[in-house]
Amino acid sequence: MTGTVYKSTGSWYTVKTLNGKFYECRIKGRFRLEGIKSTNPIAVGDIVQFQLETKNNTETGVINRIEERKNYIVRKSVNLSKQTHIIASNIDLVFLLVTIDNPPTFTPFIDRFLVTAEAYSIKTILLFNKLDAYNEETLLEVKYLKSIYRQIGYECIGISATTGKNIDKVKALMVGKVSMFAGHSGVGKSTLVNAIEPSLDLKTKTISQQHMQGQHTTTFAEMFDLSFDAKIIDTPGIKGFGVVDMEREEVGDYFPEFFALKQDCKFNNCLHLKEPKCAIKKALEEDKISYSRYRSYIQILEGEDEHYRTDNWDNE
Ligand SMILES: Nc1nc2c(ncn2[C@@H]2O[C@H](COP(=O)(O)OP(=O)(O)OP(=O)(O)O)[C@@H](O)[C@H]2O)c(=O)[nH]1
Ligand SMILES: [Mg+2]
Ligand SMILES: [Zn+2]
Repeated sequence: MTGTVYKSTGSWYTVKTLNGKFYECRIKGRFRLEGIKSTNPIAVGDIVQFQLETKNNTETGVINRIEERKNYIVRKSVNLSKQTHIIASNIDLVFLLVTIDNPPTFTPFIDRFLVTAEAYSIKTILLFNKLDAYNEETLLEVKYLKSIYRQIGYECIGISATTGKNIDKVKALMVGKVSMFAGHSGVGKSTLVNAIEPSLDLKTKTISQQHMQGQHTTTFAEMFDLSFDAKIIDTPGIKGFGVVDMEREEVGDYFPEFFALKQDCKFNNCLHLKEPKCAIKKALEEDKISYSRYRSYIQILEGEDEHYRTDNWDNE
């Protein structure tokens, strides 16, 4: 039988078949996977083949094959192990939720996320959430970030998952697609899923838990079928986002505004560091490229982890 993985909790996978039935499945033995080494062999969104087995009157499945992934989003842990974890696969659209505070989302995190999504050609839209909770100063910050990211081609929407502001816009973008909500823990991913589809009633952080840093409310990724021909994958908060291995020359290609200019650099292998006649450095001096983006680029090139951290990231 063929099915799609909707949920994975350790050794069991919830798989939905083409005719809409859910089975609890597991993997038996080892099986070969394409080139990536990850801590989880199977991820939400994977299309798998499985066989049914009946034990003690319960039917469960044994997965024996995984179809090639169209794409996937991985995170690399920022601790020493540098392990890779596939968050989800076969995604059409990612919404990255950003909050200015409670918790803060800093640009190095946004940029690392975007680079990874670009590397797999996954379209990303930025959602600035919790607009209802911001003062004038924080709203200005949202405006500033929106202008940076819009200018380089990313759609940005200011929303409030609690008041419902612009939720209709988000829904319209989701029709006919598999979307994923990503972002730090506490940015409101599950709250947004509930705002879009109240009947799901997902667990979100309660007021009394809000001071509890480092606590994840959602602990594993899960896909849901929505009532308007859309699928959504809610994910646990991610903290530092280590960019997956890529060649140094490749990094700039995933910064769209750098990529657009690089043919004007004197050297075609220009890394936009100290090379003469570099079009990117020139654009930076002329304020046509944002300094925060350039700084993120340098950090990724140098293999540094993000400089800014919050404490309420995941429990790696
Ligand atoms: N004021 C305000 N609070 C919000 C908004 N969206 C979410 N919250 C609150 O933010 C807290 C965290 O929301 P969750 O939906 O649990 O966050 P999450 O991103 O799913 O977090 P993890 O599951 O831990 O990754 C909750 O207390 C929500 O009520 C919003 O638009 N405005
Ligand atoms: Mg959640
Ligand atoms: Zn250059």
